[in-house]
Amino acid sequence: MDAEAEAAKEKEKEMREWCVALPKVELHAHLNGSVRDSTLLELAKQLSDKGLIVFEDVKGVIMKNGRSLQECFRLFELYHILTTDHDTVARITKEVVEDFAAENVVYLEIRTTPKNNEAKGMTKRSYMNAVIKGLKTVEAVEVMLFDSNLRTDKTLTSTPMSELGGDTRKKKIYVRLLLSIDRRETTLAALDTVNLAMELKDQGVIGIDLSGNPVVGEWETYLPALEHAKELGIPITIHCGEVANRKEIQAVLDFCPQRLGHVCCLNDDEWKKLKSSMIPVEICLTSNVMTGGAPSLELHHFADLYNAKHPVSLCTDDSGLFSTSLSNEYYLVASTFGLGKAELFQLAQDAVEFVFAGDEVKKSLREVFKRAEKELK
Ligand code: 6MZ
Repeated sequence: MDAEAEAAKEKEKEMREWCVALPKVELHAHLNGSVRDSTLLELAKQLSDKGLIVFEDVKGVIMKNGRSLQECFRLFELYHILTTDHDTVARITKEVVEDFAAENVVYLEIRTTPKNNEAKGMTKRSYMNAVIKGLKTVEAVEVMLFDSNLRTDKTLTSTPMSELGGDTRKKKIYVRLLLSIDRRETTLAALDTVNLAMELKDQGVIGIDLSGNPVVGEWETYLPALEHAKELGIPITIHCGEVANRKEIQAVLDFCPQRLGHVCCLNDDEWKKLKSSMIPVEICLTSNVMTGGAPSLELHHFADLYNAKHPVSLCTDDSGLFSTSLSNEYYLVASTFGLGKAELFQLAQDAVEFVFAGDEVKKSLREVFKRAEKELK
């Protein structure tokens, strides 16, 4: 390797490490899309030993790189076969939190679709109990799940960044849950999910998401549940424009949720409307490029929104499925769009203002960034 290539490699390594050290806020992470490959393979092996699947076939699918949007949704069906029992749901939740905390995510909103599964004796409620149980079993880091944590928590704000980034036992992470309505669901099932969110609001559940295969279902089916959530004062985020469904994109923008995910396939009028709305956008670079929502990293709409000073927050979407991490998404923004450390820091810090958690959490997070600024900017 010549000296120039060597220097470039060193620079990349230094920048990647900096992106890991940066405190980060993750607002768009689907639980089942964020499962480690190693865990999926282990689960697949167990099912294969029971003769329920053919391990080699499943391994090929899990380890494949590059997937179309429709392949992703077929893969989720496989993931759900592997993960949908109470113990496994608790396990993957624990691991996902540990993985985000390990790369200095200080606030994490995990979204997941509560599932009924009669064969496993699972109801939406028992599924969520398993998720919450998983959060409570995290040992590697301290999980701040309830607002009651706040009264006693002086640690997150008083721990120096060097320690937040170093000894994992000292790490703290705020975790909140969003309940996803799957586009395959009926109006009644979607209403059940909203009511469950309300029931679990003291257990870390703070919002509603609409997601699922964007070519399936009709906006009118979910609207009553979303309206209900709005009436109850539950914050809402909606997957918008993963495909060019003009009617639905208009309806979503008119609905005015607290946040939007993706916003890939908007036309000029919709862009104007989005920008004047100032609704924060959860940007998922790798996901959008892999599934074809954006033609390339260079041509991703992040640049347009960022230059227009539209509120945006970098997110992973499905870190397991797309083999990415939040630190990697920050690195991609630096390497693709030329943002420097000060700009990346600002981007990470700005995301604090878009969290669904209340003012006390925001206040703590602002402190975390204030402390980190001295070391990282
Ligand atoms: C839309 C997505 C998604 O809920 O089982 N999901 N929905 N667009 C995407 N972009 C690629 N990625 C994930 O996590 C998996 C579920 O999240 C939604 C899908 O409904 C998927 O089944 P949970 O934890």
